[in-house]
Amino acid sequence: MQEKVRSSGFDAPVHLITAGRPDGWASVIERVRAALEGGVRVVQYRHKTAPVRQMMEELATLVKMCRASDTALIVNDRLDVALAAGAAGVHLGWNDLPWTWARQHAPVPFVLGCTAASPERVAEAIAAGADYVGAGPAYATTTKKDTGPRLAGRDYAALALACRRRASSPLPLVAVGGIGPGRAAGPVEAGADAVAVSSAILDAADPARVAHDLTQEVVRARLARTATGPEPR
Ligand code: TZP
Ligand code: MG
Repeated sequence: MQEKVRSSGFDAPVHLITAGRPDGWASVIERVRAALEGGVRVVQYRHKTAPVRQMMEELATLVKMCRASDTALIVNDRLDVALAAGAAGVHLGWNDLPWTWARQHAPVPFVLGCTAASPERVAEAIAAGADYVGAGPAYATTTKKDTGPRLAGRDYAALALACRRRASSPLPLVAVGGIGPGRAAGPVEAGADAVAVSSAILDAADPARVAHDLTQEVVRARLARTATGPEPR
């Protein structure tokens, strides 16, 4: 069966979100490299506490790695850093730069990802010209401290419905938070298109294997939804 995925040009099944590690940045890089080998094609650089100079140094390596593997590198929170580093996009929450402002200053094809855990916020993301929305947490997570309540399957279904209101094509919906092998299919069968994962990949003994298995799980869940759902995407 031919898989039908929302056509936005931003339809990678698994996003990897970076996080600091006790064994240092070199270890993060090594694990990102393995995840790329495992099939990850979107990397979100997230480093909440680093000074900008350090972010730029870390991004320099990631930009090279991601370009070499045809992977989109997105920077969390900081449009200025994303543009300066030559990244492919930025990911912004509601309390970051206003989304419309970011879109205005970083026109397409620069990727704008927005956190939107309610249909109203999805509508704001669509109005701003977002390329995808992230929503979570799907499960308990310790990677992000200030999350809202966990989203259930029905929440992802409602968000997916809101995503379909974009005139051009449905806005891709990325589930995030506590996702690892065996936990990706639920949110995707409910309506998400992809998953964004940090600890399950970065802390794994074999990050490439986990990235590969998660990719397979998401692709299968998309297919299951296409086979059974009332509205194929
Ligand atoms: N946004 C919502 S939950 C989360 C982010 C960035 C953390 C995801 O990390 P993990 O380790 O996959 O739960
Ligand atoms: Mg933010």
